[in-house]
Amino acid sequence: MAKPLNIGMIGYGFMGRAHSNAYHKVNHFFDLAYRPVLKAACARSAEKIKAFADKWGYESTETDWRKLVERKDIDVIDICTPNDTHMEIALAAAANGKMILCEKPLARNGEEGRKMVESVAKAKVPNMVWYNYRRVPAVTLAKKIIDEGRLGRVFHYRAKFLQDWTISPDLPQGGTALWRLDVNAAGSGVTGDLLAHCIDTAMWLNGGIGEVCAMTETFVKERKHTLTGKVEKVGIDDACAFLCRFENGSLATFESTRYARGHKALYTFEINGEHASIFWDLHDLHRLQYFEYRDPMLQKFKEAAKAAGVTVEYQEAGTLRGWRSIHVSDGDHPYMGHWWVPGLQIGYEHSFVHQVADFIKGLETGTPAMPDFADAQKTQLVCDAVLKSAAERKWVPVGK
Ligand code: SOE
Repeated sequence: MAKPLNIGMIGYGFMGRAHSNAYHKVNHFFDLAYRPVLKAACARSAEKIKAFADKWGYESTETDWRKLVERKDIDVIDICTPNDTHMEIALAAAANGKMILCEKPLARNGEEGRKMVESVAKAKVPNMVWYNYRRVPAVTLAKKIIDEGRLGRVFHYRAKFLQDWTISPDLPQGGTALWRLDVNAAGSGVTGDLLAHCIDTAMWLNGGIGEVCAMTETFVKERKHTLTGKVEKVGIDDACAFLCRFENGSLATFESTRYARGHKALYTFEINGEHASIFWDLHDLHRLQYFEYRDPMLQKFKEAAKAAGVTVEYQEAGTLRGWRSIHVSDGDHPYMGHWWVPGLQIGYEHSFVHQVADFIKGLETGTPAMPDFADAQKTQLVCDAVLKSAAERKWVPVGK
């Protein structure tokens, strides 16, 4: 029988729902030593958090997160609030010995992130950041392919995350969901919100980033602030593009915007290696596009045949070479053995279920699930370098 793992959720927005859904589902599909129990949900509005708690089955509610992090019956604090609150909550949760699951980005900047990393290290509490796209099975398969060395030397990494929901100048800044447009709450615009995902995946797949050269733009310079009612300067980056060099010598381009009319969440990445290339697209998330120039199995077969002095007939792909579109839905694909029968695909919400499962497995085995705070801090430092480079119009090394 799985032991209870009492969750204290702070926030009730999009991510509060995504995580709560994952807590509900995880033990139905994964055999785990712990079972998340939705113990308490917390937000400032008593009415709203009560409605959320009723809908998602939380046993109790709080309106002050300070009370929640002190509660003896809570094991894990899940931070699903705007970025400006991550640090304060995490520091208090760590001081109270709680495990912490924090929504991405870790913080508004590297300085806040550093304090968060120190606090969990000092308190020795398990911690993780919700960079969920690592756990889309096709993306996890890309990681496996790369770790097997199938790409050979990597030359290029290319990522973009395009949206179009802030084009209207009438959209206010601040308040529910729109805190993403308020620099004080968010820390940055698309850099921390969207490129952070691209950077996390990229460094997981292709290693560290050495230096960056970026440009940003704020297309709508003033917006009404929901909280003050006044028209105020917009401090976030609406769009950001940057070049970078990875530590393995590969060159990369990253682009993100909320002004790409027609695109809602077009997150794509492509990696070009000496022997193979990989392409993935969030809008077609269960597929991985793969091109292999040299088939390593065929290579091994040829070598073995030659060593044995055997003459065999085989055919190279020749003119039939081309990109494969792998439908990542078979039982031996990452995570897929836990779901339905081969060929039936899963979606966005499952990446969060996988992340909870991996976090719990980490508790069981003692090998923590990644990204933990320290790992997510690397993304924070790249974001800092990107924003510095854009402000100073020059190449900037990524801080350590
Ligand atoms: C912004 O629109 C957003 O919801 C991000 O905050 C998420 O992290 C991203 O996955 C989808 O887009």
